[in-house]
Amino acid sequence: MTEPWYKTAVIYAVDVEKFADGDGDGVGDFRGLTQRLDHIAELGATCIWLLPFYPSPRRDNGYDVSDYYGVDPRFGTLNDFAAFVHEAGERGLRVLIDIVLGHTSDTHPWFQAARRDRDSSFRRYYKWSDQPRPVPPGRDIAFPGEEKSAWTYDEVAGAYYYHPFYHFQPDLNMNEPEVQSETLRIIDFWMSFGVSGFRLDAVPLVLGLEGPLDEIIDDPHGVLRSFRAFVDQRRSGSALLGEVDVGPQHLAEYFGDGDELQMLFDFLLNNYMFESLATERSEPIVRALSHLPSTPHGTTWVNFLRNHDELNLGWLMPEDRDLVYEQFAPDEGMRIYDRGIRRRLAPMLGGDARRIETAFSLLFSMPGVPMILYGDEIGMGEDLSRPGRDAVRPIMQWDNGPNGGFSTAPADKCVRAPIESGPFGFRETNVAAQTGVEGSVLESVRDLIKLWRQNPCIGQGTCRVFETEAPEVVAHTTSVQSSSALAVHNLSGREVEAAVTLHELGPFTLSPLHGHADVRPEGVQRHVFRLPPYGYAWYRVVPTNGEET
Ligand code: TEU
Repeated sequence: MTEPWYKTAVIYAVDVEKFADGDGDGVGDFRGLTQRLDHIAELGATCIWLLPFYPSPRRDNGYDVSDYYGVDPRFGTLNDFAAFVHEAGERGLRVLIDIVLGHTSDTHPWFQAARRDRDSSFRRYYKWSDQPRPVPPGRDIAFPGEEKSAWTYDEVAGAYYYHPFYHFQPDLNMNEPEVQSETLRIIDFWMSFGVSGFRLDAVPLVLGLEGPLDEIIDDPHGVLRSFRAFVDQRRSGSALLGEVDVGPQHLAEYFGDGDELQMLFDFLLNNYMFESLATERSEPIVRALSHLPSTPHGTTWVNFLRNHDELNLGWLMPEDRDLVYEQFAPDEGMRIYDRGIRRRLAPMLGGDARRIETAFSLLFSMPGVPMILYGDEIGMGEDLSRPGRDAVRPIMQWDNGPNGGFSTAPADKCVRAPIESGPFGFRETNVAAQTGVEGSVLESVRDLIKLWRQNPCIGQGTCRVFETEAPEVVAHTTSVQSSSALAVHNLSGREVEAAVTLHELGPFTLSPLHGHADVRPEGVQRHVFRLPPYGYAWYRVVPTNGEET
């Protein structure tokens, strides 16, 4: 049986505002993005995840929506959006759009109506209280240091409203049937443009299962199932990707029996991958893999190195987080919210192309499908002069021309000042400079995507982790039916020998697929790999009894 498309997807995350400006006003837009689609297609991605592009005051990068049925006029029109989806489809690229169901902007007409009139039906769309309610233990507000409370008094309403995120994002009451119907209307509207699915923002908070208000909606997973049933019935094969950052014991609940979300971001593995990269030890990754629940039929993890938010290390023990801080965020100003790092991948890895390549290879080897944040495919940096999480959201660097090719507008009109200086500035780090250059981050990522797409057993099926007798080395296989791929990664900057015994696999030989290692068989199942610093290698496991293992 063929797998659904999203189980073999390579997802590329785009912030329209920062990607490419097609009309020269200094703001990225759908025309610009459409003109740059070849870059995404040639990279080998198969699916674009669009960060919110709706009309919005953009006080939270668009996660404060003021109209769910439109396009921010600075990014273009609904026609431009439709043309983009069409052109993406022409290149075999699907489109997932971000949908923010947990809250609106405080400028949204629903909230404006709700605050003005206690008897308005919109009043019930939000969560009100006469007094701020205490935050239950262990359930923090999202942005400590930027917000003090999850309750803000509204003079006009004469009441406090609940907001787990910023005070300008009043929380929607998903317990209200009318809010659920609004959600389906919004989903229906965007599906008519031919999008292949949705990235659902902050799902556990939408359902009340997490967050600073201990009020679970009625039958939360029934509500998720009803959303899923709706998209399935609207167009079968559509996908829901959830931002679900919960403990391993609760993760599987969001897949349901394969009838809730088909894809979940794997935040847990993300934390431990960074602990492994920082400490150059395989053990954290191995531990994370052992904690992950199995995924029901028709569902998958979405793995990532960086996303558009802070690198949230909330799942690590404080002392382990400190180890990551020491390596990747030595200055206090690189840290945020007492739990994370506001940096991009490449600078954290010292701009070392080999190490960045190995990090991507590791990502691609994990069970699930990969997601790449725009700009990481060329090793872009962060701009620490920007406030908060904005540091990790610079404009895309296309070439060494004005504004890095992002826009023809004068630099001071650009939505963000380009990163000018240093190795991550646009003159050094850009798409044009890396295209066709062997060993560049761009060409390495492209090769890895090709490897991943050509070998369906990579990242799929059963994952087995093997002892390596070298704490720096991760060795694991993924297998689909009779076909297996072995990946061996050296996380350290030293040359390392690792002995791996592939028990459980029967007699086999290893056929090299990608990467570099000297391999020496020792007996039937034991192989010794000599890996260069930050080196990795991929093999197809070929059974010697004539059948694939
Ligand atoms: O994030 C929601 C969210 O839960 C994260 O910010 C979370 O606090 C963090 O990842 C820890 O897991 C989404 C968006 O990704 C973010 O940009 C928005 O600011 C936020 O929603 C509010 O809409």
